[in-house]
Amino acid sequence: GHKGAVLWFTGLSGSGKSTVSVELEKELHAQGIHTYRLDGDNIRHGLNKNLGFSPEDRKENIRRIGEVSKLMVDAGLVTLTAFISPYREDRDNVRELLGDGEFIEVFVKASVETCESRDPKGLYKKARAGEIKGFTGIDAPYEEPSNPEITVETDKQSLKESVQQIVEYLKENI
Ligand code: GGZ
Repeated sequence: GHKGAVLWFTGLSGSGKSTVSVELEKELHAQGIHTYRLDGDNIRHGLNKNLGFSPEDRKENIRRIGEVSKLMVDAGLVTLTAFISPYREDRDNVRELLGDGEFIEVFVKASVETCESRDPKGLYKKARAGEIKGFTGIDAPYEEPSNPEITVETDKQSLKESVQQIVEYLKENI
């Protein structure tokens, strides 16, 4: 049997965090693995609805998600989180919170150019027009992971390949 762990997806808006995590979750379910996915829909509209996108609020957003993830890992779930989590320090704090091997950082890598060309919600366009201030990758920073357990390159790999790569990692490590 497996024990709990968190797959911490990090990357730009439009990099594919949600897409990859949703598809991976299907695969894990098919293998009988119990999962829970945390994303903007169930966190930023609930627990964290008092938080915006200032550096301080992003920090607090990630801190709370880290604490919730810890509870879920304690409950034995493979937890998938899909947040930009732009600051290395904030991600490292979550890593510290969890036990050895329980924090699996998944860097969903795609260039700003690629993400901007996808622009599924038209947010890059708004950011370029100055209608959204402090948009990650445009006028707010994204600090790439220095030593992620997994990197998937969504502008080079297919969705299937990215999912398979993570599945293989999990087979060997949890
Ligand atoms: C970045 C923003 C912003 C700003 C709203 N910067 O593509 P999306 O829409 O669905 O993903 C983005 C999401 C980011 O929320 P997170 O909780 O993942 O961010 S963080 O980890 O930095 O706290 C985007 C939308 O919210 N969004 N304003 N200014 N993304």
